[in-house]
Amino acid sequence: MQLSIVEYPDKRLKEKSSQVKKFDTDLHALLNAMYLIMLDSNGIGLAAIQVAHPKAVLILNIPNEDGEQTEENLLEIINPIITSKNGITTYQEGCLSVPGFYEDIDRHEKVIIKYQDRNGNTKTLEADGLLSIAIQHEIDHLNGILFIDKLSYSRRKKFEKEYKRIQKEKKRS
Ligand code: Y12
Ligand code: CO
Repeated sequence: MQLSIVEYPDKRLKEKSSQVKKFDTDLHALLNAMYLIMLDSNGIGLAAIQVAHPKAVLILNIPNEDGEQTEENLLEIINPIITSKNGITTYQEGCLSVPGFYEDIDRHEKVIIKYQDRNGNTKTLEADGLLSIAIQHEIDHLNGILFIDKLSYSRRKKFEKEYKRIQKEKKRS
């Protein structure tokens, strides 16, 4: 399966993802292809909507203490629901669908989620630190929300200007 990353301002990123009902070989092929494109793009998290598949599917591969991304740390999360959240933390976020732009975003410090794995088994995950932030960023994608949608009016205006400049530079090179 050949995938490509959908980039802002593509309207497809605003779509709400639908629940996965079939845990079949098509789903496994999507997850495998998402992992390859995420690694190839130097990402640590990716939602299926970012590769034009509006399904409630996301993957995360947070680097370990040595900064290495190993497949054993790969998380495949399907149909997630946040069941508990607490605290506030701020982190400078980036997104493969908004290349070249990073901004401080407030998130919950800790979350507990319920989700299904690639075989449909129900799981619970308690997350804090970068994992918690990444989970919330990716679950937002499933609801058609980008991290830039969380910026204040003036920061958003600044972003639009800067992003246009980044896009122009990209076209020139
Ligand atoms: C904390 C905050 C947000 C997340 C969501 C996952 N985000 C990413 O994986 C972002 C990756 C990314 C990679 C980029 O490429 C390189 O660094 C080579 C990038 O830069 C450009 O596209 C120019 C931007 C974002 C997880 C945890
Ligand atoms: Co993103």
